[in-house]
Amino acid sequence: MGKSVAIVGATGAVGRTMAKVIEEKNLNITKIGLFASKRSIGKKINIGSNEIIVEKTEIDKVSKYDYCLLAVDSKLSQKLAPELIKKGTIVIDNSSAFRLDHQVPLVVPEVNPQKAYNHKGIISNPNCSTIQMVLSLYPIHSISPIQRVVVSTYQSASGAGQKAVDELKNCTENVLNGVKCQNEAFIHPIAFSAIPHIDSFDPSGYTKEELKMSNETQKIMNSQIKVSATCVRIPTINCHCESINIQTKNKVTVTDALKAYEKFPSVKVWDNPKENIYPLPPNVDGYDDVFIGRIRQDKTIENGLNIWSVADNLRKGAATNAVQILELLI
Ligand code: 11C
Repeated sequence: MGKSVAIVGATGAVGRTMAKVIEEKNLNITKIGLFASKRSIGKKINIGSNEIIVEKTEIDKVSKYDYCLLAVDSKLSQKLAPELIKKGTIVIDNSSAFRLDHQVPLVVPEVNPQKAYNHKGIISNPNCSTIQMVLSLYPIHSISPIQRVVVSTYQSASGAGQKAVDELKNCTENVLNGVKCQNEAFIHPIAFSAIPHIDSFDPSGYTKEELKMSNETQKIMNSQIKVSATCVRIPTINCHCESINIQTKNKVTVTDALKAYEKFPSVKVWDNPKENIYPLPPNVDGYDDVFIGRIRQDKTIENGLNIWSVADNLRKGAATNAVQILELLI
């Protein structure tokens, strides 16, 4: 029998992408409900040939659905998820609220799909930068266990939501016109800048985004892999980039790495320096795969590789991964 699915936060950047991904995949879903805050009530979103009217998020309405994709902030997830679970709706939560809870599976379907079946009513969808990095690492880890990773991210505005994308566009226009740029979505004006500050600072000096990349990676890969991350916001609209330095237990050559990636369906290699070919945000926008380029040996350590990874953070980094989890359950 077909299942019913609610998307809460349906008018945001991730929620809209979830609706699009559901439309593209031919899942056994008979009913889709779209929910958002009061100010979005009555908005219309097309899914296939159906025009769906956005309703106000109310537990009694959302809990009538078999599954709920939550695309809201952590605070709201913390409130809504337990109430929905109590009423029997299975929740796939995109926020960071429950990701490190031992009772809650944190799933990247290509890496640890079996965890999805062992849920207690809720499954967490990892952070976008983490999903992308885990998929970039996992094929290498399968050849030789990864010991340590040093990663620097170049994260697009859409990771911070639709308002942040609008702010990037307005701010760029203002700066070009010599007008002072107002910033709300970002801590500093984003146009023509690079801001090494995503999410809030932890007392350790790392940002929470950086700690997510470490803690979530360990949980998903079930490994004590050490991750040292620096997360930076740059003025691109969509797709996150990551420069990843990987230290493995045994030597992994570039040829070994290429073979490992070749066998892994969700990772594509675009790597031809002679032709200036490597993944770039505009070329990866709209794709579900993670793209890898600039694969080279790290000459400064014995067993090291450097790679460049680009992925659509709204799709594989959020919506596609969540819908793939749904697909596993359905
Ligand atoms: C960003 N990665 O680009 C963040 C957004 O924990 O799900 C996702 C935050 C999260 O701002």
